[in-house]
Amino acid sequence: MNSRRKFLKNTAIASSALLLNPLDLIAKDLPENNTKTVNKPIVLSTWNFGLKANEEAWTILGKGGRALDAVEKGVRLVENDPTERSVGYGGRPDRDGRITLDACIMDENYNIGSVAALENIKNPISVARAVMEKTPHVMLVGDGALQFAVSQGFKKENILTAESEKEWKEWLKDSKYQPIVNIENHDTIGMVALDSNGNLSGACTTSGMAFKMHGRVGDSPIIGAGLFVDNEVGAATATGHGEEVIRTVGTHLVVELMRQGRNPQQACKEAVERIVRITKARKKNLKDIQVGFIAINKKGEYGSYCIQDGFNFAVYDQKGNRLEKPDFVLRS
Ligand code: SD4
Repeated sequence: MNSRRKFLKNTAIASSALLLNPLDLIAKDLPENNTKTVNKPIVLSTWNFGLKANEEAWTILGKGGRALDAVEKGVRLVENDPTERSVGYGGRPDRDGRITLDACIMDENYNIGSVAALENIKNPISVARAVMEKTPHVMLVGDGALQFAVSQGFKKENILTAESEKEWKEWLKDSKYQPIVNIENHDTIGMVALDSNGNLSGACTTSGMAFKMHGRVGDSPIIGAGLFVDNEVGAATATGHGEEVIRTVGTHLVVELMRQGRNPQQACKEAVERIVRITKARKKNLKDIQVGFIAINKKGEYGSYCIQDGFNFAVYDQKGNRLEKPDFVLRS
């Protein structure tokens, strides 16, 4: 080929490359691009109560339904249960005896919705979804969130049960804020799912740390901290001490690590190790802290890792619904 023809050919290749959508180029670099062996649908959620939440989510996923609907329905079951004392109705109050709820939701199109410090509503996750779908905003807090919820037909009701009130009155005797690691093996419910169309979504909901300061907001309603979904890559959610998860923008970190090629297990481990390093550098006692991540990628692979023993999660896929225990850092 003479040099002029070579030049014209190269120019044509270069200009056709310029016409490509930049997202196509990024997608080619992703480790999950091979979709032949995708394990779907799959749903993953935190703690023991994840088992029943997964069952509920599977009523949608198993029929080919949308991951977004599945995660909302799954975590609602736990919000509605007054015997689950760390989420929704019957959750533990703050130090003033008020239950303030945090929740967020994210779909396959980067749509997000969130509520923080919401009182007197049983299902903050559905209010978060309404924020996502019916407002120009992504987060509403406190009174504003409550006003919006009521305007959308959510019932304003007392969600402090006799048990939670009794426990709070007991706590008032010493009034010491000492978060307990792995409390009762169920805390925040975080759920991530991949549906049969290959789309990811996630939801996260909690009453937060028991006896927190009034107005304290944790990681659970914060996109990128308690929950993050990127439909090109994967999804992750967190439980444990929210302050530490926010400090590292934990679930965004997990998803970005997956984007760089880590599988979900490696990504969760590396994010937990980052928290460990930072905690040590800040001269804080690691034993007082628990953080657990769970994650899935576009292939339907999943993984989890936590700081200390005691955290577990539930996974439901074609092999059925089961509880698994992740590996952890603190060995002594
Ligand atoms: C929070 N991450 O409010 C939540 C609570 C939780 O184990 O998961 N505790 O910080």
